[in-house]
Amino acid sequence: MSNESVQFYYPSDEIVKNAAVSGMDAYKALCAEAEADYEGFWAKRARELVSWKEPFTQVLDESNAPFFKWFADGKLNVSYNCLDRQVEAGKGDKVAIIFEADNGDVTKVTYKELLAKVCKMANLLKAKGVKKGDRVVIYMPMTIEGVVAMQACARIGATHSIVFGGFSAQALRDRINDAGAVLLITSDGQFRGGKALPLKAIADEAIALGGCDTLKGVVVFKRTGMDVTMVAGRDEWLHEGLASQADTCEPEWVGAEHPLFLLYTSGSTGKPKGVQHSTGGYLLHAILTMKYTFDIKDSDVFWCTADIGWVTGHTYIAYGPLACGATEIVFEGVPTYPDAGRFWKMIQDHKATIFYTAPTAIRSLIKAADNNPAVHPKSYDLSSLRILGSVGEPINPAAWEWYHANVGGGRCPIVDTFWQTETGGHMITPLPGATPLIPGSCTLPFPGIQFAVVDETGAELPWGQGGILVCKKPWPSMIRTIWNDDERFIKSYYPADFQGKYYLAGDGAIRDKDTGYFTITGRIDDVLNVSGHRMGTMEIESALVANPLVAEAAVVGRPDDLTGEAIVAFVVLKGQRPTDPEAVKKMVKELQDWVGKEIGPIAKPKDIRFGDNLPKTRSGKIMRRLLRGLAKGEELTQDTSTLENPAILEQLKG
Ligand code: 6R9
Repeated sequence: MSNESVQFYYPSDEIVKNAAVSGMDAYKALCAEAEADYEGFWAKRARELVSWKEPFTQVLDESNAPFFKWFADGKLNVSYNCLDRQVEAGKGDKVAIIFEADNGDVTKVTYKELLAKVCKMANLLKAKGVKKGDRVVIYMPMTIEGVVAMQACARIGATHSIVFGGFSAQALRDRINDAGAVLLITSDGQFRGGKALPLKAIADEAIALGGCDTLKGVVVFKRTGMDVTMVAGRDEWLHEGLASQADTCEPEWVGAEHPLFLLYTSGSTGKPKGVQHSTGGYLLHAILTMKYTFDIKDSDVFWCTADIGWVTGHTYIAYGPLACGATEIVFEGVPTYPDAGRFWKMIQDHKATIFYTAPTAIRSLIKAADNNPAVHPKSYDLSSLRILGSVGEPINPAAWEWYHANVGGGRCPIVDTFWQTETGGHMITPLPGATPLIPGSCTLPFPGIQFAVVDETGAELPWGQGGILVCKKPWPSMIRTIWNDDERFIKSYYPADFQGKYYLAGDGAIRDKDTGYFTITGRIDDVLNVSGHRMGTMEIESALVANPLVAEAAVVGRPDDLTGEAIVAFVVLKGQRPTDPEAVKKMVKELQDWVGKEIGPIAKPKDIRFGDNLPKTRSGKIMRRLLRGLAKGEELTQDTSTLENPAILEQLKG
């Protein structure tokens, strides 16, 4: 292996010496252990790291592949693992959560206090008639109560489904309906960037849209104090409901395969899919990745900036850190309020040691720091930091270098963690005390995880050749199915092209020809990644054509310096195509707001162009590749001879 041309970043001796996985030989030994006895590798860690009420005797059950089961006859409770066992281990007075509100107010809760809160909420859920296996939708801001609501569901064996607080009434309705939820937990509103934004009003709108027939009640957390309408017999204030509840609650012991949560995510068709996760396997990977990837120690102050509405906020806020008995920061606000130094100030104030954020946030903060030295990380004391992380999209080498030098002071390894809603936890990632780093590469698979780059037939490609990213073996924290849609699960992740052998991640990848390091080259399906948020092009198209003015729409992505990808929509109106610049502007705004209302502000197309038609082949297929070129402003060199109406390309140039 000749690595002379590669510029590696090596961890310091200090980091290596104390790391859970110390040095590359230790990493290789773990991989070899998993290679030699795959089930034994996971079983050993499941026994060591998870507390079981009833131990498992089966490890991996492949009898109904690809519906794999892990540790199926074991019984446990996630909330017990996160809370009770910390208290039992003498950590009751340790701070579990440092909550910083949008306005800067700080609240700390200890493990003992958090356990009491969760028990009270769990008792309230039971009083509301929620039973084991019932679904509860949570539509809440980043607050301690949001985490408590998740843990309370886990405690009584209810399956939660979080809907991101930025999603619209329509999106919320669809998710309540698909999940068949019996209860909705929401709040009056949320604080973001100094503003109070409504949530309860949107929830009311969602229910008024109809189709939430399974829903029996709504519990409302008072966060902003803004005016809300409470529907008698349906709605109840959380603080009132909690007042009479006891602060102890026996955990419901569930089987390892019991669905801990559903989380809806975008796929390549219009309808979001409810990714179903397990209890035992999921928890194991949450803990194991906290230990190996983040090297979590008792003395750490861990901060993951994600929202609980995304999978990152599930595994690395609600569950992983607590299951490790760590102290973590939960942040309500946004990185740019009151100014773009907020993250750095919070790291300084709370002496955060591990910081995990998204490339899109880093890129926007680089821009802000360039314009204003006061919000540059160098203006803050960030010496507490020891490990940095990145997640959600590829991090470009320039942003990586800046993050490394300015936030990490050149001494903190960056773990660029590749994973997905479906994978439950990290899949390809450096380990901080082991892996030499290359900016822009997520490096090597997590120990026990076996990824490959293959061609369309499933044949493995040599290093240096780009192809399709697949996982060769089932792993404990993998998606179990798509809620109510086993067939879609098989089609999406275990397609016949690979004889059902491989899990299809939906991303392209290439392995470096010298090091074998993985670089993710982006989605190979019709899914966009905008600021780390997954958006299906079909989903946005459906929203656009739902507008009475729109006849047809096609949505593609275009590279964007700040958001990674930007959404570009090509629209055919039912009426006259606007040509006057003012009329175009007005129509663009109208459609942007429409999509914002249908899905949520994150789905608003950045650019909308109007044509008399869309470029189609003679058989009527929209030529998306051509649209992608147009979106980027490329000169069209592609063959357009199959195009039905070449004249419309001029209109769509933008
Ligand atoms: C955790 C999360 C998953 C998609 C995934 C890929 C992209 C995530 C990445 C990354 C390159 C990384 N992605 N992490 N691409 N490098 N470190 O983001 O889950 O919201 O389901 O998105 O995000 O395209 O397929 P999710």
